[in-house]
Amino acid sequence: MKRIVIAGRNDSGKSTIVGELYRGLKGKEYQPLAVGSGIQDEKPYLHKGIDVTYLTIAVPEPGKDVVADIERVIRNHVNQIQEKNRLIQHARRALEELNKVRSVLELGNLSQRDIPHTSALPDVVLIEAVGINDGYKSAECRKLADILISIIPAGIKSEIIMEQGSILLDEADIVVVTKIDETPRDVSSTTIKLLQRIYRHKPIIPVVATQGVHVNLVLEEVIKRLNEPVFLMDNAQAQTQVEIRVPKEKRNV
Ligand SMILES: Nc1nc2c(ncn2[C@@H]2O[C@H](COP(=O)(O)OP(=O)(O)OP(=O)(O)O)[C@@H](O)[C@H]2O)c(=O)[nH]1
Ligand SMILES: [Mg+2]
Repeated sequence: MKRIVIAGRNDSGKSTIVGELYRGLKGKEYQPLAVGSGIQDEKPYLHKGIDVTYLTIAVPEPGKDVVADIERVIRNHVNQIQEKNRLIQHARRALEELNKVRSVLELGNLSQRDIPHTSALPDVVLIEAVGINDGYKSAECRKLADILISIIPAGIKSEIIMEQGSILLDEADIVVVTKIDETPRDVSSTTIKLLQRIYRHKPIIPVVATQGVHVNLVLEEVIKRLNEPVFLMDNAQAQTQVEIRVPKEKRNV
């Protein structure tokens, strides 16, 4: 499963972008799993229409390996969905059996209506990284991400963009500049031009995240990367490996 990491400063608009991308990806027939970086993310995600089935939280402990921790959280959450699906299927089968008996006894069938449907498994992960205060220097986000999106508020100081060793900017796949609606025009324009000058070959996309303005451009860039041949090849390989690892008796379950 490809991991899209949304990283950036505190209050820059990361959660808002996660919500927008979740909706956009769903609209394109993907099923994202949203991973927040703290309990405070849960309520805003639900508010943004992220289904509770596809929402989880990873709280990395200081000093612990964030990447491994998030992998564990994703695995656990997918297992939970699978386990719930299994229970639902059991319930359906049990009810069918019961209805057979009821029909013999001429008692009439009970409805399956109250049993929920199974949930599709997520096929892509949206991870909001912990907000950072000092520059853009978090190597972990790059390690974690197949697609790294760095969020920069339009009003940011130019010195921060120009700092040495800003791995989140240097290595971002997509740079999103937020809050262009509430930032004076000359300031936004300086930020965007500076980014374009330093990162000539990166998509740099100014948005009004809260109103969804230009978020479709971010979505296009994400989908382009999800469809890149190298990604597809990775997926095919991962699937073959899973096939090989599944013991025979567990197949066709
Ligand atoms: N005007 C305006 N407000 C925005 C924009 N993007 C986000 N906001 C607002 O900025 C505030 C912070 O947005 P969040 O999406 O919570 O930012 P965050 O980076 O997730 O914040 P933390 O997780 O606390 O670091 C919220 O009040 C948003 O409504 C934007 O493009 N324009
Ligand atoms: Mg947030």
